[in-house]
Amino acid sequence: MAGTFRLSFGPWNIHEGGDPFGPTVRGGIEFAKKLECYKQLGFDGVQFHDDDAVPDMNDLAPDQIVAKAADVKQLLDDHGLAAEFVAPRLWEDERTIDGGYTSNDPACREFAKERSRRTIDIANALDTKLVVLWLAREGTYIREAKDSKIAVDRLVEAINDMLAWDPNIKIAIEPKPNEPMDQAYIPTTGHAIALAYLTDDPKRVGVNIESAHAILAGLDPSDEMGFALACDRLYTVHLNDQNGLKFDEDKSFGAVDLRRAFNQVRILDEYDFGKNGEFVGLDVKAMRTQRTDVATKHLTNSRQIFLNLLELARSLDKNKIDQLITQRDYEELEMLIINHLMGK
Ligand code: XUL
Ligand code: MN
Repeated sequence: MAGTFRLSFGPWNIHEGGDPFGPTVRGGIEFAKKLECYKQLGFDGVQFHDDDAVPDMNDLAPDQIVAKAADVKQLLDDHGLAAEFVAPRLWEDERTIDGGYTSNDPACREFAKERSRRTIDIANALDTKLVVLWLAREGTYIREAKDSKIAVDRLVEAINDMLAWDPNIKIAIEPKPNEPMDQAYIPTTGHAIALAYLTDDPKRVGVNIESAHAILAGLDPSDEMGFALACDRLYTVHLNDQNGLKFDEDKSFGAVDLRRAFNQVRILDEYDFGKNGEFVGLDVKAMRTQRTDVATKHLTNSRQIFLNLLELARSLDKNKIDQLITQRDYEELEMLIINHLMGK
């Protein structure tokens, strides 16, 4: 029987529209207010950065951080929501200017590790076992700034530190090839899973595949998902879309390339993604032009497109596809898929 999916997004997906070239254009909505709309929009899971849950956490002692996170857990319970993951925000503090785990300054590397332990404490207080690592500044603007071999050693060391801090957590690395850095050290799913195998507990290290990040690396997101599924390492996804090799656009899922989106839905469904409790996560941004009163449509639209594509994936004529594959008539197979997407 076909499975059902639980969907999630992060509070940063309801945002004020600021970009590197201009200020915010929509009023801020406080976190507790955002939680109120999750269920109405059709979502069950909340993705967190550590300081989405505990703002100003650097000014608090470990036990104060846990107490604040416990209050957020109560809020989640009140709304019937679950925390999907917590991610350390290691790209805003002045101690992470040169990267977190790969910084050239040992004191800054220690800050990044200590902050990650606090992230895990927050994850426990929110009752999730998943930590996402978007390795934002773990890379370089110029090649000579860091030693790429040592950088990987340091990433492994930092992940080992997290695995040892809590024997039950799992870590999903979110690869991205560039932005903010010129070159990131972990640009693709393959790099992330290779990194997993270098750690002390490879079975607890996997990936969060974001569609736009794969596209920025010139790769097909559904093939990246297939690779991770074959390695049993697809812990979560960030579905969205991307119009070519530009800045990371975080467009609504399927808004640029419906067929590419269809293939992502198809592979997730084919392999029962979600059967171990995984969420289908979105990482989408409302366009800056969107008025405040209609600034959650990117979420409902992405969800609806996901569900529509799911219906299409499930109604494909599988026998016909097998037949065309056997006959090696891929032109006809392509037409079958296009006709199906066009409702013909
Ligand atoms: C950045 C990105 C982040 C992560 C979470 O491109 O996708 O929002 O998903 O830290
Ligand atoms: Mn993301």
